[in-house]
Amino acid sequence: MKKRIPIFTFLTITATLAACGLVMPHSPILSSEPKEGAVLTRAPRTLRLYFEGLPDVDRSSLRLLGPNGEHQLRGLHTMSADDLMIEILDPLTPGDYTVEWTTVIVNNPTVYSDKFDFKVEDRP
Ligand SMILES: [Cu+2]
Repeated sequence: MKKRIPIFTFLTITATLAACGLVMPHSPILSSEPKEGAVLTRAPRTLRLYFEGLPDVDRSSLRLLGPNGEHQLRGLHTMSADDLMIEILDPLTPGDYTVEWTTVIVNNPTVYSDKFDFKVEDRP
């Protein structure tokens, strides 16, 4: 009998991990402008994120964090291409930037949230 306990424990842990993996929501983001990890010599004036479905703008938000703190953004909207788009008000100086996003895809109750980075370099 004693030999069965470790096997049972192992199976329980394996089953639990498998269940967690299935429950964890995957990220619906497909791409963005700027792209994740991009190194730009021309500072972007807008942010645009592409998703697997149409985002609900009223339940979505974007933040842009840079070397000087949080940037002011204006006019979150969708171009109805399964995207979110927003204007960057103040010019970006060289440095590392992080885009933090939250969205809800239409007909899907899940609130998705993630972030990605890009870099603005001095012009050569
Ligand atoms: Cu637009």
